[in-house]
Amino acid sequence: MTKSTLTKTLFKIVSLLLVVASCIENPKPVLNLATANTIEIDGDDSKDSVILKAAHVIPSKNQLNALKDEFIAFVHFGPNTFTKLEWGNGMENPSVFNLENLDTDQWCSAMKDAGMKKVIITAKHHDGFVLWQSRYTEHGVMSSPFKEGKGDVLKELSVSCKKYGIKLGVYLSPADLYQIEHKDGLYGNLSEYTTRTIPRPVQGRPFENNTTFEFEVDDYNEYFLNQLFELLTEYGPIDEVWFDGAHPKRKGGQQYKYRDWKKLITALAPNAVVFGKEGTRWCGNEAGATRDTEWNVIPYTEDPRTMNLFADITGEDVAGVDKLMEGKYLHYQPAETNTSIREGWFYRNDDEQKVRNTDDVFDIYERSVGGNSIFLLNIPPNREGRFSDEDVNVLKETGIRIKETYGIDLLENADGPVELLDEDEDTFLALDNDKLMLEFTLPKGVKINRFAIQEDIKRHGERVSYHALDAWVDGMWKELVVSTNIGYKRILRFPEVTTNKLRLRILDFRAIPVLQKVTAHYYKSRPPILDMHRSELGMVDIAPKMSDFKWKPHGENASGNLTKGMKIVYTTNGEAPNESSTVFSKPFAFANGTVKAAAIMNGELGSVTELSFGMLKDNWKVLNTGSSKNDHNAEKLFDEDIETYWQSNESGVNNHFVALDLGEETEITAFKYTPPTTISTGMIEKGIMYISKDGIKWQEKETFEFGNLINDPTPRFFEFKNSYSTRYVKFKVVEIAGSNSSAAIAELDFYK
Ligand code: FUL
Repeated sequence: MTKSTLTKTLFKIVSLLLVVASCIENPKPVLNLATANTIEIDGDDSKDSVILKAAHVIPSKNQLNALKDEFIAFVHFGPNTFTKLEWGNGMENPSVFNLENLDTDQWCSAMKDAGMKKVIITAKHHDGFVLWQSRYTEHGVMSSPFKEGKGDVLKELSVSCKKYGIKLGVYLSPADLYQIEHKDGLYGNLSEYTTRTIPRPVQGRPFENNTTFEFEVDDYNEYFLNQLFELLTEYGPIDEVWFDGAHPKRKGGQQYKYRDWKKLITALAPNAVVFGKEGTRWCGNEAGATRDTEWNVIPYTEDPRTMNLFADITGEDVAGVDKLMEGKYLHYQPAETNTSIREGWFYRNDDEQKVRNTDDVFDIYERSVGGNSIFLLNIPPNREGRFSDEDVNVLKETGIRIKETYGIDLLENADGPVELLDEDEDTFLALDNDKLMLEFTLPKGVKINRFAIQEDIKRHGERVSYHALDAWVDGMWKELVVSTNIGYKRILRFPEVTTNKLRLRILDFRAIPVLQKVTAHYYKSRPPILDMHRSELGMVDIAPKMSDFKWKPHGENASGNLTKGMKIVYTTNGEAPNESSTVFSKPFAFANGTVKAAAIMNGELGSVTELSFGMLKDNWKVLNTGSSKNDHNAEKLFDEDIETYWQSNESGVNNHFVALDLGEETEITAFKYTPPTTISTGMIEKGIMYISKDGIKWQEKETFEFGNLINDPTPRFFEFKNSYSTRYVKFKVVEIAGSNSSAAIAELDFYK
């Protein structure tokens, strides 16, 4: 019998032997097939058997623990913190890392307040500068003024993590600009692959851990493995290793021998989940967006257990049934929703760099943790080595909201299936056909607007694909919300209802659904987050941010209900708005400054939204452009609409510039570049700004550079070295991100 006929026969036999578990004391998994972290699809598997296999793919122990951590922190720290760049170039002098104080206790205490369970720090970002005392490079803290070259950021963080009970993870960038640019750099140096012993001994710096490995690697892979060895043995325990797929630059066809890296990780940090490889995956954006349906059983055409290269998985539908059918392997791989609390990954400043408010962070928390993924929130420490006050407050408030909402289970005294109501993670309930509707009766009516459901993914994987929640209101069932998959956790959000009976209906599934836990909650709604927009004529409008009220599609005018009795207050003098600030009643004319606004509802002041507006653009004209694509003329870069954009043609080197007439001689001190968000190309990485009094003779004045625009297409602010008095300005594009050959600008603003 061939392997595949044997597998198929076994599959058919086992499929017939459906075991039903109903005994709570000794529940037995309800399996049609053996579960595994990766299951191969046979060439002649039918659609039904692929679906059944997908329902038996389960997380590994490390993946399950990563999911259970739920909310974790990212810390981007390094030379960029001091140079205020998003991406360094590897040629930074280590003296820029002029850290005088470092307070990793303060970081951990703020994380703890937020309810975060783990922190991942950029031990080495793309610039190659290392934050620990590595034996293998001089490009790092050892050559910086920080504690006269004796400082070790990682050591301090690892001590604080232990003190505060926070797990530690390391981000070690495979891209390494220092090793690319430096004359003796190891990256892409075309060295031979030979047998090397890891760690390479260094005189006077012995390791306590005596394990050694032999790998067939080149210089850069050896360097990388030596550094991994240091990180995993001298700062542990390490619970996550984060491999970023981004590369500002490559050289010499450098390959990464990931399977060797993995062997080292498995041996030295057995509890570490590996991000960016077969462990956990990128959610596909850096903005905190989540998919409505996030399945964690992912189709692969190659075996992820032996793969070396993992491409980014983006797009809306990555693991629906049609996608599964395209795969040869089904693999469990949870998504990490990674985004930053500040605009950009690194700290720049406290006045201009926007910070997400608590509403925003809490909203992402509910969508990501409650959408079958892990929430990885970046908090970049400032140049004082601390989290800034504003960030700390947001973390604290978020933690309070999580506790106030999810720390109280309104089903605590309810009647219903005990397996789902108890606290025992080893009890579960298989929903055979007659159990697809579950009722929960409470001793008395309560107000609720959140309901959380967990599948028993540990033993059974993800099975539910469609479900609904009803409440008993005025003597009948009222449907509150319908949703798709569940997986690790689904948080259902709906307008508040007072009820003493809830009903969960499972409407579609990949195999017999097996649930583990359900809870109900009440979230005290706050004044809404606001959104601001300025018209072409310079009139500023302020309104609740509609996109945050995702409930409308279910037939409820939740935003209408929620904003009843609300008023909006604002300031234009830089001060935070309060009850006595100007009340917004209609759009007002405004330029050159910052508007700060907040909603007030039931006497409570909501989060402050702020936006800085440049000078008015109503008199601007296009003087000329290198080129413009049809429908993307240069007028689009000053129409106050970020959905429209100027875009140059692909061909020709001198095609990528735009010259503007500002209407009158104006003093300018800074500009803001808003990249397009409706396309992912055209991001301007480097450029030159010229000025002119007559639009004919030009003087070169400023060169600018922006990093990480493709993954993070948010506006970039650039302050000039001097102020310039000019009527005409020209922007010449020098480099476009991602090797694209056409440049784009959604909006350009100048500041006086
Ligand atoms: C990206 C990097 O290029 C950014 O700088 C940042 O580290 C982010 C988390 O990943 O790909």
